[in-house]
Amino acid sequence: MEESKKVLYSAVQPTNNLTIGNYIGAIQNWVELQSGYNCFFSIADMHAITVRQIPAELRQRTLNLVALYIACGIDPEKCVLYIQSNVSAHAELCWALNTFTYVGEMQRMTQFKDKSARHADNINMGLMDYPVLMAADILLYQTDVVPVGLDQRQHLEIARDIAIRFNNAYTPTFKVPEGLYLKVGAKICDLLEPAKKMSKSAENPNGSVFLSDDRDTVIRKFKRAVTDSGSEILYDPENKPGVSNLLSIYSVFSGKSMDEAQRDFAGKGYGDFKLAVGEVVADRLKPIQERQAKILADKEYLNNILKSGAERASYSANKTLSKVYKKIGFYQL
Ligand code: ATP
Ligand code: LTN
Repeated sequence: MEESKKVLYSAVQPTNNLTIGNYIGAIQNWVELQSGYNCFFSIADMHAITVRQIPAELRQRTLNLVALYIACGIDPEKCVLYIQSNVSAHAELCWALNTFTYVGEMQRMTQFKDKSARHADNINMGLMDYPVLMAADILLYQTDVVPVGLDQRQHLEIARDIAIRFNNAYTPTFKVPEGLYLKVGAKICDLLEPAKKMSKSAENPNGSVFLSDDRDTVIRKFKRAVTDSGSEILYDPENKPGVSNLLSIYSVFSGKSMDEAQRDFAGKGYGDFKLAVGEVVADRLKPIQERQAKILADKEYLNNILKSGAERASYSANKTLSKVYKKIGFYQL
């Protein structure tokens, strides 16, 4: 760890295969940031179980996600890459922070309300406590910045509030983290319902493009994407949400600015446009999929990375946890 660098923390839940929304809003951004910060990237499996999971699938998806992080360009030598449940301090700090969090504020969280509606038969305590566990993740590492998609902004605000509340109740203990949001790509939308964010657990898989989709599937999904009335290909999220979403995806995957992206399609029709977006995405996904398969085949390599990641993460996390325990008044041996 380089003392002079700031700390960056982020995570993704192994709830399903990742979508290009997760890639653009999270992982791709991490790759660009990793050399400027001391980075901690985790697989949030404890968050994943707030919605019922099939054990064998959760285990495999966790490993797939570790391999995917590396295949996308996260360097396990430079960053601390680990599985959340491998570091017990997360659950421990979450418990302490629960006593600084009000039931009412958790009930008002947008994601809690959405997920309660979608999983009405299983509104468990974990689902309501999700933001506190996320606050524990972030605060354990004295994090400066948290790059996430816009859907996580409310959770980040709560993490800040909890940190400030604790610091005020005792003495400064936690760094108060800042969210880091992208200008283009912070909210990639569903291809069939551009008013909704693209989600890996959406009901209709045709609106989401998964990083594991093959070329034909990617192109088919883009061909069927909903566009807007009129025929111009312009970035105007208010009036042309479908087209603007496709332009954002194109801009990020081709590495071109939004102006350049719009120029590429001046005078072209929706058919050519959708095909071009599909192709640029499929071209980008292929090498990632190939690298991921290679990495997954070497279980020993993966286990070594995860072991070292969990040890390094535990070391940093336990420093914060013991400060917290001392301040709260827990008797220490
Ligand atoms: P789920 O649908 O299972 O709740 P999700 O697709 O929202 O999952 P998360 O694991 O909750 O994915 O999020 C991982 C990261 O990806 C977060 O930083 C989140 O902000 C980002 N992200 C998720 N969906 C999008 C999206 N459509 N556009 C941009 N970023 C996104
Ligand atoms: N809830 C986050 C995943 C997550 C996370 C974190 C993100 C869990 N812990 C800590 C940033 C920092 C999500 O993206 N759904």
